[in-house]
Amino acid sequence: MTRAYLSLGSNLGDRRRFLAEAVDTLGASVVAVSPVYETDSVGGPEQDSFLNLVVELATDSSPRELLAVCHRLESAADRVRQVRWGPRTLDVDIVWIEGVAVDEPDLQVPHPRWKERRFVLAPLADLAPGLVPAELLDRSHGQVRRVGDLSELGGPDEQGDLGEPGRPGGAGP
Ligand code: GSY
Repeated sequence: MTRAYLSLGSNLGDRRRFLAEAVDTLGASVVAVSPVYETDSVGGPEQDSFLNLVVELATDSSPRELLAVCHRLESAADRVRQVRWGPRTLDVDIVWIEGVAVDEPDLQVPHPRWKERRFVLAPLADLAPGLVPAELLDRSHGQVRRVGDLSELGGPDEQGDLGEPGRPGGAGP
């Protein structure tokens, strides 16, 4: 079994439900789920804030099989690719796989921008502090605010219910 980390984010519709259903679908391969963070959108057109989390998997799947899993989870969340980098019901990215480096046009592992993105690093640091030195977290971009564990967050989350849209507040610079 290999350790792998996926980053999940949603900023459209019932964000909490999309994250929860994706984690449920991953099932027995999930070893740990980070707390949920409300995060400023990074990159792309200005848009509402995201809910983000990271899951740790123990898996025998190849990187390409994992990529197919990510795409299936996104499709299951009614994701329609409309605006490039625009709002989305669910985005699932492979962040890091133990001992794996892949550099192909449609698949890069580790994720090429994981070290720049606080919405990835903050939840990843909760699960794997050894992968996220404090200086890396400090240098990363975007405001994030921890809102709690997925299982503890209440009912339907129409965008913004867990915080003022676009203003997640700050944990760090
Ligand atoms: O690459 C993942 C999708 N995404 C996100 C995200 O998940 N969270 C935040 N805060 N900003 C983002 N920009 C993009 S693209």
